[in-house]
Amino acid sequence: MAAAVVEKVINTTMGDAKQRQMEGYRLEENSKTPLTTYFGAKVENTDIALRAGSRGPTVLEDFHNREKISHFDHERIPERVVHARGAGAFGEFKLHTALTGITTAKILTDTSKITPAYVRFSTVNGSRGSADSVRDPRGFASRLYTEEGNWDIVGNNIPVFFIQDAIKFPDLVHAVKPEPHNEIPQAQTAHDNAWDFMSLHPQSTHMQQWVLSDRAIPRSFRHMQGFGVHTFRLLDADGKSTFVKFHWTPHLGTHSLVWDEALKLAGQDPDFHRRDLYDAIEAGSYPKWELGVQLVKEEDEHNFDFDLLDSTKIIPEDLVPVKNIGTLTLNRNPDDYFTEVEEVAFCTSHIVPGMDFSSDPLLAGRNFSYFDTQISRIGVNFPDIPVNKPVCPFATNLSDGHMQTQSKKNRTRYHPNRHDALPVTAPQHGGFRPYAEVVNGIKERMHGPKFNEFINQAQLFYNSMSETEQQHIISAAQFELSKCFETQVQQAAVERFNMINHEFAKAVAESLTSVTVPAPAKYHNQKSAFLSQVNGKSQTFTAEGRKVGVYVMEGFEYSQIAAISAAMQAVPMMVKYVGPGTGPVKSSSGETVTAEFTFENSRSTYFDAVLFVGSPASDQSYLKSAKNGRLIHAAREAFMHQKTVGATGNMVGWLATMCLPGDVQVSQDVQDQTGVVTAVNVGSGAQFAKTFIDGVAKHRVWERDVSHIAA
Ligand code: HDE
Repeated sequence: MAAAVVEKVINTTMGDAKQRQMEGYRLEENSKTPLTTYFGAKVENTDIALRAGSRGPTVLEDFHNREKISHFDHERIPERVVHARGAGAFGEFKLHTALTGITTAKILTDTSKITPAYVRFSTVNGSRGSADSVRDPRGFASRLYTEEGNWDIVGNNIPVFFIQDAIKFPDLVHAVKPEPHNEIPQAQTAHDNAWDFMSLHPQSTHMQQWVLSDRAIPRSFRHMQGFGVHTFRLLDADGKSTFVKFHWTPHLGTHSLVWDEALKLAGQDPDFHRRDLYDAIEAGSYPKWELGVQLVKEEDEHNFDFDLLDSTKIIPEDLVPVKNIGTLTLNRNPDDYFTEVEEVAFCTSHIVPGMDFSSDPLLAGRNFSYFDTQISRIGVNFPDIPVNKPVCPFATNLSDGHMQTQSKKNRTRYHPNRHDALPVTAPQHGGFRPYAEVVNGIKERMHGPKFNEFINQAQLFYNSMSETEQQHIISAAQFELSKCFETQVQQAAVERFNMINHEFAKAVAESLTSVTVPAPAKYHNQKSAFLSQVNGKSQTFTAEGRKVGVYVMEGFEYSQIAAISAAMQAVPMMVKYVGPGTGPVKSSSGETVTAEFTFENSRSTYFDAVLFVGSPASDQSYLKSAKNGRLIHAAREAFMHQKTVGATGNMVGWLATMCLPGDVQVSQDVQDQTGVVTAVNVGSGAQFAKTFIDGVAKHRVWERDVSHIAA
């Protein structure tokens, strides 16, 4: 075979194949490496430009100065037109349940392999420097570097989309992005254009519900589901097709922030989600997801009251269960954000033999769009960037182009050629074969008739929410529309809400003085058992991976926290000490703990739960120091955000009198007072630890009445 562009083959049975491949591209500079120009000349001085006399003009001949500034001038590439802000991580995927007989794709049939993986999580609307905690869908773009090529599932944390046809995407994005005249507001849909668009597009009704719900303010990337959204096809050896939807389900459960917390975090820690992912991986608390499939036989395609090709509809799990088939683990942070996150280039068109697309018109447009956008964002040779390279052998006749870095020795870059170089592969030997779909129809601008039903699943979603979640949707809608200034837009949105639920529409209308309440519409009362984050059937509640802020001051009593902290770490949870300053905080008996945060530089919003540790009872000065506004606010705020709040020793009295008067009784023993866990005497700590950890595992104390607490 003629010399071809064949990548060095790496053992694809190994999950770390991607990492080993990327080693070849890492520049290991260290403190001993001399600073040079880009062309290798050692540099004598990089602090003062060459000048004609110490007070004279700077001279042009200083190539180091010119190179330094010029390269800097060109450091940026265009940010993604959507999903500009994101964070990524590497990991591995292991199939545990083979889809034998359904697909020939090895990634879905061979349980012996560990496949390298990569995921980039993102917000959609905001620019690259915007905040993480905004109300927005989240991108969940996953890539499996399979032995048959890269497979990208470019999904979201919401299983449906605003529109049905890709031709509407530029309209949608122009509407939801900041308004064009003043570029306000950043990273959110709380403005006239966004709601105008949604009101004029009934197809967005279902997705609107998801975006108003807590799904759009996830607790972290680790607590999000991912959905492929579209229906794809799996193909068996005979080319027979089964429809499939892909789901990623987090082992830690699907959990969210509350809105007040999300708003505050946008300022207090704009990197909240990015930091959470990075810290969890660095701490060895690797997030995991199950890959699930919903399979629908070809002959059952029309058995539903919605169209499988319509991306504004889910297949309710009540109708078609999700079958989990493999586990994704993210276990390595990137070394270099730019080359490994900014330059990662996903394409929905990257699928592998044994699968194919359905005729979803949204997917068809995406299959064009992603490839196209990478060309303007990165360049036509974007697949050569290490994070984008497959780990399996690859060889193409594609040639040249901007920033081509490989010297290809293949002299016959065409097919066929006299050397029979780069031969094609028959499907029975692994060549990609598309589904032999029978297509016949009139060329027209039409969708199937079921595409015209927009309300059923929006109602299903709202009906399936717990009371708390419905209240959150109402509050979110009130907030969003209060930021719209045109009555026409508010009125149209309320009329749409009224098609979902009358009480919902009424509550929103009542918060907007110029809007009238429409007459009730027709409602079905159906629910899905799987959609609620509070009582959904496939939901998981665990304290694992949760972050607890433990507040201590000089002179705290070590025995009050030692066993409790050890029990939390054993879960494993992340125990973060908060003190008056960063660094060691000494206990009354001489032990120290290390405060990573201070009362001033952190907020309760950073943590899933807070715990206030007391001093020996005789130490009155400790309680004096606890009369600290930040400390008191942390307790009240965590309580208001319905988190587990704990106090031990003399801090129980402090909590009861200074922070939550009327909500907490002081008691010697362990008490759980609607998620406020206290004990003046923790004893061995075992019972306190269990009660506190169980509380954290519940995620939030929804039954707590917080109406009397100011944020
Ligand atoms: Fe995207 N989308 N999208 N999208 N999308 C992009 O591709 C597009 C859609 C999603 O982390 C862009 O590389 C069209 C649905 C994610 O790098 C662009 C349509 C879903 C990411 C693009 C959609 C997504 C993108 C911008 C309508 C969920 C981030 C930069 C047909 C299933 C990927 C880029 C990453 C990014 C186009 C709709 C998810 C412009 C035309 C539906 C997670 O190509």
